[in-house]
Amino acid sequence: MTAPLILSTWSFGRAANNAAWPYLVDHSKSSLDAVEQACRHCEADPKNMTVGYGAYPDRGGQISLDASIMLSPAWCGAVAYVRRFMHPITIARLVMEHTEHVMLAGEGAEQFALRHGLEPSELLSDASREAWQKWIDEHGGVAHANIEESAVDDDNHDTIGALALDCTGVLAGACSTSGLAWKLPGRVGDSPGIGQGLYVHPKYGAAVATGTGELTMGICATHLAVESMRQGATPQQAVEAVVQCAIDNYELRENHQVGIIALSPGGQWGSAALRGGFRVAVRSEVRDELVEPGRVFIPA
Ligand code: SD4
Repeated sequence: MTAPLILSTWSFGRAANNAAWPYLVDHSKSSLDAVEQACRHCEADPKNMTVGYGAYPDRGGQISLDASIMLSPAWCGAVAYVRRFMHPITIARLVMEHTEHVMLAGEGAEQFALRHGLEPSELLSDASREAWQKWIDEHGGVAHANIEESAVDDDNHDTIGALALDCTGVLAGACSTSGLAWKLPGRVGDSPGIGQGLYVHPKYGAAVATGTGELTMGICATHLAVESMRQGATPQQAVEAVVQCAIDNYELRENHQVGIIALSPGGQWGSAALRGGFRVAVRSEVRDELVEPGRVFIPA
């Protein structure tokens, strides 16, 4: 028997962990159910403006969602650019369990969700529309906002990423996001990318990343973390190596952020962030708290 554990990204990860916890301790459920539930909780929360319903839209005023879920290299699923369904994580799980593919995107992913009985819904809330209008006004109107400048602003990125270990010792991971607020229409980040936003290997460990996807995609951040663990690094050493790799490979801007968590099959974990602000929500039989990452490379 393994001690069950769930780790989630950012402050809202605490509520996500609590929504997931019953699935980790119920012996008929699993770590896979738990990480899916953690994401579903955030996807349905209109106050969370970076995941699911009520998220910040792209600069064209439309929300598009990305998600992935993973148990092993042979068991993973992802969706990108979902615009009419509140729970992309569930579509990602359906892709994993009911197709021979790993990722479906856009219209095809939505048709697939419909065929599997999921209900389409409007993703824009009044608050998302108002936030978009404010951003457009501040950026000189829609025409100006369409130029291809950086889509990254302060406080516009937060993805729910969850890693869990259940009492049978099975590791699972999931992440779900609306991507970067005010992104260019069509932009997809790291979250649905297996090995970018999420990677799980049953023997070596799991990792999930959040922050500016453009800093984690080119270094295959979560695969790098798990590969380091395969080669003997502790989870903490592994996540630090990933953030250092991002620092070494990109010209950093002030609003760039990377947060990463890694979990070993034995329940040892580590976390790191490029800058302050990132938090890890931890839930186990003896803990339910929000903690600072093990290392912040550029403290505020
Ligand atoms: C993305 N990594 O689309 C996501 C956004 C995110 O914290 O994680 N924000 O780039």
